[in-house]
Amino acid sequence: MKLRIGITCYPTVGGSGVVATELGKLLAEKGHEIHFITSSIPFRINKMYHNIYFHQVEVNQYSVFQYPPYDIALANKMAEIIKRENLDILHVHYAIPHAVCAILGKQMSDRDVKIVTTLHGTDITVLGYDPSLTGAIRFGIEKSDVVTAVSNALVDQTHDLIHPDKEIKTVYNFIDERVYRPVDSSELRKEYGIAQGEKVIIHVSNFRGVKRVSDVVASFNLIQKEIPAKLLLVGDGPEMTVVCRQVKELGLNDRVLFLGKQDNLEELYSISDLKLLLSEKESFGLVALEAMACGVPAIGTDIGGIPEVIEEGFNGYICKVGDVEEVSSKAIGLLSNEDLHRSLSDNALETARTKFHSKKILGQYEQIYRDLV
Ligand code: GMT
Repeated sequence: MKLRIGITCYPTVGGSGVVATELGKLLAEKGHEIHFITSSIPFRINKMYHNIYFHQVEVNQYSVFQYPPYDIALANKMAEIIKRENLDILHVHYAIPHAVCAILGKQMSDRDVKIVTTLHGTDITVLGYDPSLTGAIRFGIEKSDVVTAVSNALVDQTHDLIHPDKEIKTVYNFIDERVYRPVDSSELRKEYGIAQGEKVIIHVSNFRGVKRVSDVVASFNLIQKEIPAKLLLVGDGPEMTVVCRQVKELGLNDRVLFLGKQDNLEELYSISDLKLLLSEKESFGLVALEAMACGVPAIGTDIGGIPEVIEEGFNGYICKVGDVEEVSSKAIGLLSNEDLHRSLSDNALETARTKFHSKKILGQYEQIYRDLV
């Protein structure tokens, strides 16, 4: 049965925008009609799909209002699209503002559209501590028809922090394995000046404080004392200046490559031996899954959903937040043992292709939609 599905996300925020967009694309490929209701075109829609539509939320600035009324404009646009396109489902990513806007939009439309809300983390693990917002988050969750979260850890955290009277189902994230796969990009090693025998460690993030990129650099500093290695830092964000200074102070300028924001990450992962994700908050860690799908084992921290993606000793290692000695000793052990590395790399690929396979996750979302309509 073909469904008409509206999707709202922050199109450019990061993992949540990526997952929402990829889900829309896969649903469209299965024949559903997809209506993105967002403030700009989701950034990964890079080809024409005849059954994907984009409805832009226009937010005007009026001198009488101190803040542009995004939430109201979004709810208004949702109501318009629910009615005009006769939506069956409105799937929103983030409890606030998007679930709350969806509830208002549904009331305004006077149609029985079903609301599915997916929690990605920031709305709970950051905003959930703000008493001025918890009531609205709880309302958004309780009034949604179905609520999902991207890891078991996030389900538990949401219950602990927000106490909603609502079941929350775990539906893991996924990646498009047609894109994230081992590719032959070995010429990049030469272009980046990576010598034969040098190991490549990669970190990808938006360089927010929670990503603890300084721990990545500190761990790398210890690793490169034992093993010839280069660190690829991919992305940009608020902590970049601090990280640049740290790299200079440690005398690592010729070993750390700042690549900025990049597309085609599969090419960078395919020349990498190890991924580091040392965040202090991370409800899932989509970038770890992206790396694993390219055959790169990962070392992550023991927080949030990371241990559900990276399994200690199987496809990578888990360390305590801030323990750069533990990270470096596990990294050195892995990078200096070829057989061990090959086995973790194979297991990383297997994890991406089984536990988190896009078909499996897509099926779970489709089941949720079908049960509702
Ligand atoms: O981590 C970020 O800075 C971006 C954030 C977002 O809202 O896009 O990512 C969250 O959602 C991703 C997709 O579900 C998860 O992979 C990230 O772990 C999660 N980030 C945090 O929980 C801090």
